[in-house]
Amino acid sequence: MNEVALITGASSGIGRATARLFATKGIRKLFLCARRRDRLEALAAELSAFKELRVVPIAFDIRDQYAVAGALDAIKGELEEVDVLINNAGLAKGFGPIHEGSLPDWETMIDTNVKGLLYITRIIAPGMVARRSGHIINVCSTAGKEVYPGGNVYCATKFAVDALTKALRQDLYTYGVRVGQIAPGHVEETEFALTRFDGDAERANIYSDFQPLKATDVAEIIYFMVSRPHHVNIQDVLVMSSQQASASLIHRSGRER
Ligand code: 8X3
Repeated sequence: MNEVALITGASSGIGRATARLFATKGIRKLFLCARRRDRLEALAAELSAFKELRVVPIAFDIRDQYAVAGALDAIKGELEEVDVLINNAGLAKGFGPIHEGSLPDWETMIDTNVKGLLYITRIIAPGMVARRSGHIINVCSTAGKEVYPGGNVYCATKFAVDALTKALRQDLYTYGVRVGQIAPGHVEETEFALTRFDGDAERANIYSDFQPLKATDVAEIIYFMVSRPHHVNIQDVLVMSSQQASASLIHRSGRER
């Protein structure tokens, strides 16, 4: 994998697992983007064990278009060589019915999951189009395929990601740019539940009675998608743990397997 990748939301969960896996697969350069500089630098230090790999940590808040531009404009030339863009940054905040929803939570989800993805794609896609080569993977969710009670705005943002994946594909396929997405169900080894429940560890304890996917499972599928030969575009992967059959169907029979 002698390529250059940019991963958003790289400081934890699926983003970090993907960065680690790409490093083991011989990626040449990794632009790692997230809000928390200390976490990014810790990951960069860990990945410095891979001598042929150059890691560029870039800290900014993806919700702020001026912060995004400010952070990325300075390295515009370098970003033109990005072969693989992993639009992973995303979060859920809140789990209440629509009539009790928090406007700040809604803004955070829409700004991160939809607008943030667009800001980054708008910066990276032109270089891919110019080179007639590149691959964009959006990290969607089963929440982008079916809604569930209390999921309302989070689901809406992931439905938007699902639509944008299809739209990007239609806009970019004649330029040799591949576009696909992965839509995972419940995934542990991430901060998803803790963020959704605002740091309440008790409410966030939703994985103890079944085995969800792991962040590394999702990373492996992402790697599979980006390592196919150029004539293969995997457009959409819906993946859940063996004990999950839909948003609401979870077989909570223990984690023994
Ligand atoms: C994570 C899956 O079902 O909690 O995106 O929305 S779910």
